[in-house]
Amino acid sequence: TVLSALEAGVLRLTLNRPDKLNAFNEEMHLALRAGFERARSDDDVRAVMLTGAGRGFSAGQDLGDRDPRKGGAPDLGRTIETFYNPLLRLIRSLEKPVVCAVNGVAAGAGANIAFACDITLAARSARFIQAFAKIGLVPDSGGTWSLPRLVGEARAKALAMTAEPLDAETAASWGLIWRAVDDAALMDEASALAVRLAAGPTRGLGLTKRAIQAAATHSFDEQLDLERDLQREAGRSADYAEGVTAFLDKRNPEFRGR
Ligand code: LHQ
Repeated sequence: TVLSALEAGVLRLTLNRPDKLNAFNEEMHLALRAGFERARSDDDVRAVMLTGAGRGFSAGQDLGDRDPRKGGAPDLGRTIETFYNPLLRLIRSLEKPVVCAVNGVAAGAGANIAFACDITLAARSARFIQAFAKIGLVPDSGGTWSLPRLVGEARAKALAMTAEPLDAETAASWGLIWRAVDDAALMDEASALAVRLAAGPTRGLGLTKRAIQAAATHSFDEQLDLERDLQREAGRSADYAEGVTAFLDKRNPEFRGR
């Protein structure tokens, strides 16, 4: 249910239930989580690229598994606690760049997983839908956190309460994603970006991710202190030494991710 391939330092994870627009069932959750766990523990992985097979990115939770006529009142909190929250925590806490290539519709949790990645590109034909409102639910997978931060409360509430589809171009102009690109160019562009990041100073990039995410809960003073601490750490990396040496020698650096 998830294709996994490591090439040029990029672990490419492809959601692979195309008949269901890559809706999440338990098996796909576990497979995707295993991919991100590998990204965390395998030093050969220096960036992740997440995308979907077929014409959709992900339609969110598989509602075929959720027929209310079959069985009693479900505890959705348990599903969130067991499957979605661990995945979102892995993505956000992974100190390596996560590129997301939204190849088609991203609905419900599918949209909010895309917004949780570090650099998200989308095909011009892709749409983002906070589908939760259509079935009486609350945006999950971090959506109630990321939407207001990325686009402000006014747009966040309208997106979440109307469940109107948002096209990729508008998503980019609102700051929900990095860029909308031509459908035919999406995979090449996202792959090239992931490969470039994977060849980068992985420690420095990981610490940068940590710092920017920490800003959400920090005062300016706390953030200055954090920058001091993280810069100290980055300054001890071999990649920093290589970066400065390469600059002084007027050549391109060869980062090793250490
Ligand atoms: C699907 C799905 C799907 C199963 C398309 N499930 N089959 C967390 C915790 C616990 C419970 C609940 O939820 C959550 C978080 C959430 O993610 S809630 C939000 C769940 N997702 C949705 O409500 C989206 C439902 N899907 C749609 O609204 C449409 O399919 C979209 C707008 C995504 C795409 O529309 P179309 O391009 O017109 O495609 P389609 O509707 O024809 O779908 C193609 C096939 O995929 C179709 O199957 P079929 O056998 O008829 O060809 C759909 O049934 C299936 N599919 N989404 N979530």
